Amino acid sequence: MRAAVAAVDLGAASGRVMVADVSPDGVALAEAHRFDNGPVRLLDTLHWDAPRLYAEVLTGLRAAVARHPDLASVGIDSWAVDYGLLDRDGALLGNPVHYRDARTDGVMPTMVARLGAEWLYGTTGLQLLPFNTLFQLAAAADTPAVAAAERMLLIPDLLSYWLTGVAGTEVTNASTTQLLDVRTREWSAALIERAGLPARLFGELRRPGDAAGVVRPGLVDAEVPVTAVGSHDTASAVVAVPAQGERFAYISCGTWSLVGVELPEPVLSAESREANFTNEAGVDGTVRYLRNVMGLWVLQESMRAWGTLDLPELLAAAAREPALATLVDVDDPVFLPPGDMPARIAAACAASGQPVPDSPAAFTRCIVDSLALAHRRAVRQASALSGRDVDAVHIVGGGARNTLLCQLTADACGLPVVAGPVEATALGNALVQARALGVVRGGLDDLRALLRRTQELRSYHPAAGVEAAWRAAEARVHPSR
Ligand code: LFR
Repeated sequence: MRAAVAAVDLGAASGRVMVADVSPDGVALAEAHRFDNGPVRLLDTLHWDAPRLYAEVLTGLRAAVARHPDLASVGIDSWAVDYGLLDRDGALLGNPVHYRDARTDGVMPTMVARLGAEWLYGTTGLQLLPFNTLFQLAAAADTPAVAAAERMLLIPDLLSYWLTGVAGTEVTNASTTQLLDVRTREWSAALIERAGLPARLFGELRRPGDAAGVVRPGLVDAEVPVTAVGSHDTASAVVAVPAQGERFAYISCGTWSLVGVELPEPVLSAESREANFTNEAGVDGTVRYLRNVMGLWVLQESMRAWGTLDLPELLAAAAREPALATLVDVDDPVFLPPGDMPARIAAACAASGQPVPDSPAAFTRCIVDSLALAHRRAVRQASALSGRDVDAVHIVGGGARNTLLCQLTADACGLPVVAGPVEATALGNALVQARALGVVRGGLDDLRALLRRTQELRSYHPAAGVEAAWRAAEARVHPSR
């Protein structure tokens, strides 16, 4: 048995519609459509262009159906936390706001003080990020849009609603809102009430694999069902980590680096809260115990400032720069918003008494070294806080192509790194659909075994004798540890 399914995967920088040909023997991916994504500033607010994203998704689905008239299903994933509000007629109340918009400035501390940090972590298990949906909705609570809203839909659910006319909320992405109860995986009515948010916004939840409607007639030349997948891109990416057994850490590496381990139960200790680790919902009831590391965003945004587009050339030049010469804490919130990134890095270097990088290559080396160092820290903390031993680090997503980052991550962690698949998110999305169709069977172990048989992976081994240098580097950036 085999089937072709479409995986729609929207990232902060680009989106793609992939067709996966899945059988019990393996999975082959082909790109049907790829397009740029990015914020649009309207007056003072940073938005996503949701109608354009929908149009691009349709273009991709039409291309997919043209090649596979028997397309068996489509699944959608995207970045987390952002949402559209629908009024009582189902109309969109304004374009969704981008999580890097400044409207949440200062909201998180006020809200956390009101709710209590311990109670909030004990209820949701989530790391504090200023853009969590809880804080975005709190920032918007007094707007006419919220007053008129009947339903909040996260980005993949919004696109799915436009395709099918059926509204639903997929649970892995709902877990990133900081409004879900970490134990029951249902909306936390107590939290929603204490946060002063309207309970009507939070509708019925779906699980990955659930049917989510059928693409409306006339949109594409076939009757294609929509299947709920791990609609949080990171949840789909973790499905496609080609690990064997459980002693692994993963880094889903793209705009963000999501660094952690997979667990059967959440970790809700005070130490975990203080280290700002999150317990997001994974596919098949797993827990994605991880922390957000600022990721390749820092490099992408620097390249935007330089007007440089040739990443391979820049990384080759960075590889020739001296190692660990300048380091920054990439997780400093100062690097979160869009804007002049090299200037912020230069300011951080100057403030810490380090030489300021003097070329794009030197800046890039600083960023990649600093990112590898942040990977080391998060991998070690995830392992220590969860008690899960880690023998290997899997890097999936676009960052798996970055050979310099993969090697430096192996060196920094003192562990072998397995890099790939690059298209982990689309693969995880497709496999969950294929399983719902009965084309493949089993648990995450079986899906991963299928990927190990068919995907190209590359191994990196830590260089000998570098631990002392990385330990010293960590002490420079985080002197208290
Ligand atoms: C990665 C990701 C992260 C989430 C961030 C913002 O693409 O989904 O998991 O924290 O984007 O939504």
